[in-house]
Amino acid sequence: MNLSQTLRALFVALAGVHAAGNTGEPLISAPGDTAIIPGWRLQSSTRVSDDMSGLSQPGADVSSWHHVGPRGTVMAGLIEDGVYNDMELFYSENMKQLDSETVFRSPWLYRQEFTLSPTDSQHFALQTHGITSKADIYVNGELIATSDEQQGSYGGHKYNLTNYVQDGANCLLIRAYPTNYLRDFAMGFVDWNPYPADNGTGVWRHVEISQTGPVSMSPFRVITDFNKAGQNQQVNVTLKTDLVNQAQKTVQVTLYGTISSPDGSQVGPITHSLELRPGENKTISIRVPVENAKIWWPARWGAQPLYTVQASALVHDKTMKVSDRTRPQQFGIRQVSSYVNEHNDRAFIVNDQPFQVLGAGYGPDLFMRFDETRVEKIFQYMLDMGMNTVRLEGKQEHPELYELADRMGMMVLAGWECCDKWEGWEYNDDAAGAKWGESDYPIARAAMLHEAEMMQAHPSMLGFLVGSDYWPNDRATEVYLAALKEMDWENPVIASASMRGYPEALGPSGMKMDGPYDWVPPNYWYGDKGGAAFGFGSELGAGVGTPEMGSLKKFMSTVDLETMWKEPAADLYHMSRYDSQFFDRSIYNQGLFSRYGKALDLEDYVIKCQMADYEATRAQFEAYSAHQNASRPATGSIYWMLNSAWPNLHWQLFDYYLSPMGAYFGTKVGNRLEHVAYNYETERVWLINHSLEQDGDREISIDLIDTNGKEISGAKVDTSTVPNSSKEIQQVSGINKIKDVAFLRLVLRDTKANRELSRNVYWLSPKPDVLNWDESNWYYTPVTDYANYTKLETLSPARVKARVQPVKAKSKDGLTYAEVQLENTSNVPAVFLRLNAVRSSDGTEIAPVYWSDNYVTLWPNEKLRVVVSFEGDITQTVIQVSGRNVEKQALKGSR
Ligand SMILES: *[C@@H]1O[C@H](CO)[C@@H](O)[C@H](O)[C@H]1NC(C)=O
Ligand SMILES: *[C@@H]1O[C@H](CO)[C@@H](O)[C@H](O)[C@H]1NC(C)=O
Ligand SMILES: *[C@@H]1O[C@H](CO)[C@@H](O)[C@H](O)[C@H]1NC(C)=O
Ligand SMILES: *[C@@H]1O[C@H](CO)[C@@H](O)[C@H](O)[C@H]1NC(C)=O
Ligand SMILES: *[C@@H]1O[C@H](CO)[C@@H](O)[C@H](O)[C@H]1NC(C)=O
Ligand SMILES: *[C@@H]1O[C@H](CO)[C@@H](O)[C@H](O)[C@H]1NC(C)=O
Ligand SMILES: *[C@@H]1O[C@H](CO)[C@@H](O)[C@H](O)[C@H]1NC(C)=O
Ligand SMILES: CC(=O)N[C@H]1CO[C@H](CO)[C@@H](O)[C@@H]1O
Ligand SMILES: CC(=O)N[C@H]1CO[C@H](CO)[C@@H](O)[C@@H]1O
Repeated sequence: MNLSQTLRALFVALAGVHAAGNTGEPLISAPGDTAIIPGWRLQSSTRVSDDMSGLSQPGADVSSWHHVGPRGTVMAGLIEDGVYNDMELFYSENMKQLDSETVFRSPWLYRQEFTLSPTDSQHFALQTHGITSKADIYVNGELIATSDEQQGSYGGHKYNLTNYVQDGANCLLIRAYPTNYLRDFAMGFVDWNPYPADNGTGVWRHVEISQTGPVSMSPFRVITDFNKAGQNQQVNVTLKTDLVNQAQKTVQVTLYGTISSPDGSQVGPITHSLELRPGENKTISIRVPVENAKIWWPARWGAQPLYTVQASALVHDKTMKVSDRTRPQQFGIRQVSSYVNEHNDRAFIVNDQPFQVLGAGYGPDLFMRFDETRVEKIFQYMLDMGMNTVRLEGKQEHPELYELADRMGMMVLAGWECCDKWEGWEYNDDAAGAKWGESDYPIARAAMLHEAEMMQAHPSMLGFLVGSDYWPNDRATEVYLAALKEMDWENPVIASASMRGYPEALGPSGMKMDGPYDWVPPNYWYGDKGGAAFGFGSELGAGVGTPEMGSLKKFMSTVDLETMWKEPAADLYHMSRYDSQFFDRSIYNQGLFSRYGKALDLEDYVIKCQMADYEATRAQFEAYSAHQNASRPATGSIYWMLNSAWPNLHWQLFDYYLSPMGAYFGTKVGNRLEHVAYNYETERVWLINHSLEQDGDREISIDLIDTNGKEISGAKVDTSTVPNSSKEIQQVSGINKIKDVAFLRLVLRDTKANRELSRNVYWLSPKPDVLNWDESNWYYTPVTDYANYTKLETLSPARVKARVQPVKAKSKDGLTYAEVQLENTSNVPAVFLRLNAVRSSDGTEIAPVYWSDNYVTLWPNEKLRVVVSFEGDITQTVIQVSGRNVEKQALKGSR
């Protein structure tokens, strides 16, 4: 064997991931091994002695402690161990009972024993990734880190364990201190929901133990010089890693590794040799030219080819010995940049194309539990709704989230959170976070270094916002920027998500945070103030997201439900937190009742909510899409919010149980790749194109009918347009002839392929909503006169014939596909048809469920096919059909 073959053989033999051992097996045993602490015993410090040294010796009696998994907050652990039941806590106002629990005001202990067999020349380290709010760490009776250093939810540190580990049983004990969002660098919820009883305290991220020889290496940072797609693309990939020689003597080191291409072939090998003096550390940089590079694209624009790099550091002794190795790390080749345009608005570019952000704000689980398959479903929903970006506001989650985003083509806009310690600036009077002192800067630095290292190589990263409502002061900005630079952060860094101010070093953010967060009518989005469709809205929406009945009954008691529709201004525990502006639905309900009529009963309330929510999200995304290349372009919109941390009544596009609803399908229509939309302000029709490559001639049909199905106006337009742009087509005629309510149907067809690309129905009132822009505040714009949709309460009933038929799946996603054929057999429109899939055994909702379209309105005589896909069996499924003026029916699936 030559050197390269020897290296390869060594590499292959050691590449396997080490499984965490138990019962006497060493947790790790070879250099290059890393293991996650596989689980913990959890106990309140109030229930045990305060002899931490004794408790952190192997053999201490912890038989009465809770058993929990490898990562989780205190509440997550107590739920996992059966002390609490989350669905019980989430029901009605049950969770309030925990507010008086004093046990959450004292530290909690996480303890685990594991076996090691250290030998001379082997080095051991403990890696944390953040413990909320801060912690003391003991190993085998010794305090190895104090809460002065181990601080913050994102404080990741590596501690030298070499002198503390012993042959046989070892013990790790973590004392996690309680969390106050205003005092600590934690993960708060501001006004999103009631706070978890423990404020997220605990070992919410993994803790790892690693073993190396004399030389250790850091994860790779990956830099590519790709900036423009071309033929036979050649790209230089630069890999950087930090090596440390922990030995007392000089060592010869060879770095050996490979990059595997998306097609499985190998690029490389990577080799690099150097010498390290005793105690020396060095950052090495290896340039790897990649021929025919496969370019990574956001989901709508192309594929997500991913490369994987892995390497080992080998030391030359008598033989070559592995001293350390990296985990396989994904990266993608793509280019992301951003700038502030001539209107002072932030705009993004991905792979040389203007990238209009159509996104939403992510809510983690209330107890910070992370379920990768759940997040995958959430991202799948986002893609299904035509969204391309998820915003994480100070909830950076775990590496798996970024790997998912890479694989799925979802862009990620990460950043720090608002309204608490993170924004404790002298010039921030809006929030009560404790002002920063001398000791806070090192904590911020550690957090930034750690998160940057975790996110750096991921092609899904669109940018990092070092502030949210407020920008960091100059000193903190310098700390953040230095840490990002150290981690070779090449993606945009943005001062904040608002325009309140900025540090000199970063300049204006170009992002507006001017509301709304509460209900505004659809024409709001076509205005020229506040959150209307121009520039970049970093968090905004009409405050909608009412769950459907099946979900409401899971978390609201009969009394709660009555209160919700009978007392329009009542405080509701499942809205925002009690001290928030959004604790009741008064603004929403006033708009709802004025426009759609007072709720007659719960069912009536819920369908009215669904119609209003659908209208609201559709208009927001349509307006932003229509204005993508306007004279002041709408460069992006982040809907506030995507999902909720617990069962909630607003600020979401699907509910906690992953059931979609009106707000979901309004978004899905508004974001269509090619679409025709109605501008409520100008009464004109817009043609929208988000595509970069679909082609052909297009035809638009515009039809307006009254509630009796009688035609008011009709038009057909042939057109063509250019990619990633939108244009006005023409005025809808007959709007002035509307008596009570009319329906407008817009259809876009590809004439060559004879295919419908978009079909979409609006309900319109002769009376527009009138906004009082001058009275706008940070969360809404009042309305002085409302549109009138009360005629919808007294529509003539329509009859709809519906059939369900299984279809052979074209995709390999393993889902069951079925087609629902709808046919209106009456001479009036069938309005707002809701399709719902339930299990025939117990009537429970199937979720997630993907409908090609839903909440559709049919013209008299019109037939429509809708496709549904889900995990399950069509013969065990019932499709429920109901609508504004259509009687409920249930269709049994058959083969
Ligand atoms: C959680 O944090 C809030 C401040 O945001 C504080 O008022 C409250 O007391 C904290 N709860 C616990 C259990 O420490
Ligand atoms: C890669 O880097 C080398 C050395 O700097 C340079 O000569 C070459 O032009 C680069 N290739 C590309 C495609 O940028
Ligand atoms: C860890 O501690 C050991 C023993 O004191 C020392 O030899 C080694 O250099 C240290 N490692 C690092 C990375 O500081
Ligand atoms: C690397 O060396 C520098 C300068 O000697 C030192 O400040 C730094 O702490 C070292 N880093 C590590 C990881 O040992
Ligand atoms: C946007 O692009 C379309 C297609 O090129 C064009 O017709 C329209 O005028 C553009 N809008 C503006 C405001 O330039
Ligand atoms: C969208 O742009 C593509 C790419 O040029 C074009 O082929 C297609 O016809 C456009 N679609 C519409 C609705 O204009
Ligand atoms: C709303 O429209 C209905 C008819 O559809 C009418 O009876 C009612 O008076 C209108 N309400 C207002 C406030 O204009
Ligand atoms: C594919 C394509 O035509 N993309 C265009 C999108 O718009 C920008 C400028 O507005 C063009 O430069 C791109 O060519
Ligand atoms: C199939 C069917 O019954 N279609 C009916 C749809 O509605 C129109 C208008 O009333 C009828 O003429 C069609 O017969």
